[in-house]
Amino acid sequence: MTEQEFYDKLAQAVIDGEGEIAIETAKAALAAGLDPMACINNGLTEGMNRVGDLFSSGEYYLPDLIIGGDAMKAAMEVLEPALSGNQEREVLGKVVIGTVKGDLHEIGKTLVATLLSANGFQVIDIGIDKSPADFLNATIEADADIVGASALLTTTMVVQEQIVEALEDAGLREKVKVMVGGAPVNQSWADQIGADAYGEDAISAVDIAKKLMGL
Ligand code: B1M
Repeated sequence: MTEQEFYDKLAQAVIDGEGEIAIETAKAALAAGLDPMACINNGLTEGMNRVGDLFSSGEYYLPDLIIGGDAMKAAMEVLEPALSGNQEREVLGKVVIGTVKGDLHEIGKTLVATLLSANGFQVIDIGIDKSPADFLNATIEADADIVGASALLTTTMVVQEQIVEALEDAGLREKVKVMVGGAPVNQSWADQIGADAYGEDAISAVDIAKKLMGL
């Protein structure tokens, strides 16, 4: 199979919600020496975006979103350990990351967490559907340097603003940097809510986190 055929097969497995095929293709791609990040970006994410488009146009329904998401997650479990393989030993900073309250989308957040961890950050992933208080408590407990909040819905983006406010109210805003991300989020939203940074994707999130640490 060519590189492109691997990507296409991964994308199609997500579009069809075929978890087993996604897993087998991911394993075969790694065995063939493909870059795991390229498999995620050019294969799985392409497929996921297509699922989103089909959902928007009414051709796919909620169960299709669910099985597409599950197929991507299953293949990610194969690919993510390969991403973490080149882990640096020095801890660059501590990051508390989660998906905001009311939002159950976890794949992008987990990918950002994995790449941060693979690039030398200590990552405390608090999961999905987390309130500003959950973010705040985890930040205090971990003595974190950065808080990362993911939101995939236009209706849940507002919780990112509430997280900035919760840090302000706790007197931690000067000490802790805030990075926001997720499909509906952009730089102007980050500016509007007083976040320190916007991460467009998992790779840029790593560069931004390093900049936030002054590296
Ligand atoms: Co939902 N969903 N979903 N969904 N879903 C979207 C987001 C949507 C755009 C689909 C669409 O209509 N085209 C739409 C949102 C519309 C809007 O608000 N603008 C939508 C909707 C409407 C819904 C429901 C309301 C559907 C319903 O019930 N009627 C419902 C809401 C549930 C809830 O959260 N309360 C819902 C449910 C679901 C599932 C649970 C079924 C499933 C998630 C499964 C899971 O995560 N385990 C799901 C899925 C799979 C999607 C799509 C198809 C794919 C999301 C994904 O995983 N992408 C999505 C459409 C799309 O995005 N094309 C859609 C792959 C992932 C790698 O990308 O998450 O964008 P992404 O993350 C990227 C960047 O955004 C960035 O880096 C990541 C890696 O590059 N990033 C960060 C993300 N977080 C970051 C944080 C950072 C920095 C960068 O710093 C902290």
